[in-house]
Amino acid sequence: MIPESLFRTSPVITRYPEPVLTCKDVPYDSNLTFNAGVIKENGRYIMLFRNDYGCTREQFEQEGRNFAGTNIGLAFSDDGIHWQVESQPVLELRDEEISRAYDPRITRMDGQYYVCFAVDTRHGVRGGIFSTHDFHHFAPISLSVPDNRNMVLFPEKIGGKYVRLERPMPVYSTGGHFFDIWLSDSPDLAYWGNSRLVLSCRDVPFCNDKIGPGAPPLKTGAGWLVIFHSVDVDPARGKNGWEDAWRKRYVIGVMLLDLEDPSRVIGLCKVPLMAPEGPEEQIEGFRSNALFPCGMILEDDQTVRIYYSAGDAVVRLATASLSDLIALCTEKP
Ligand code: BMA
Repeated sequence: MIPESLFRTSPVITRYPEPVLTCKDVPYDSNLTFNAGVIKENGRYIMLFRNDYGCTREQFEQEGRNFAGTNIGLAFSDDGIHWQVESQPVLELRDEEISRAYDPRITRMDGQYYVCFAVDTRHGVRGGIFSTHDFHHFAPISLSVPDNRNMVLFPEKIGGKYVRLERPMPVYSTGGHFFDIWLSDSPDLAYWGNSRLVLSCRDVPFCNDKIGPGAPPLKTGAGWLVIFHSVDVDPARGKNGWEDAWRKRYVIGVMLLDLEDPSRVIGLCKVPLMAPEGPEEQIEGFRSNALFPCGMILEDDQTVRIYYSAGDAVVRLATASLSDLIALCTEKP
């Protein structure tokens, strides 16, 4: 068993007290707004968020109904806290093969935006990379083989190659657990290979299930700063959120990767950066006890903003100073 005392939020973190986005902010059908990619450009914040719609908690719990679908919403903000959501969703992928795209992570590179999505298909979950110039039109660039998701693109080429972190799910060989963070590179964003293991969940003392990349890495003088989610399962956990049984807890971890060879972990924080705290994160939400980061921004004053979801239901914001985050990453896996 992992000692419960490990599951504390680091004192370097300050939480904004309220969610920054909930379904009440959305002018179209919306029940859960979460897993948001966020970037800042010319002083304005841009967010793509996952919107699950067409099912209330009562309908889910009492009528056994499920969500009608998932689409992607777009929101803008001047302060990164108060968001204006566009009048319509900007993307919904659904055809005979694909049932939905979700969990957007945004990277800006070479004057273009790239968004990584998890894409549920009839043949498994695939990691998709799309380009967009306006957040309304999305052009597919690549779609991985199943099962892979939680892709994040580095914001520049490294050693002449595009680089991504990703999280394959080798169910057949690992029995549905122990999913690790990997890295692949590409000459053109379409063809990916040279895949290497970055961090194994077995090297994360607060994990007994799986880890996955959180937000696109931030370049710092000390290395690439990477946040990730980490899951521990406890069979004793029962109903927790809307679902009858939800035995997982998602926390947020942090590490540093080598600037030239980002497959090399040069510093890991061996305790969680953030763990669910208080009723809003531990009890409320669709799947409570789940923190899931998809956006990270470095401000001019060297404050890092972390956009994370709580309970697969709302988007929340936490901040920390860059130097404090780097100082946490002291250990080797
Ligand atoms: C992951 C993904 C995320 C979700 C998280 C917590 O496996 O499905 O979209 O936010 O679980 O439920």
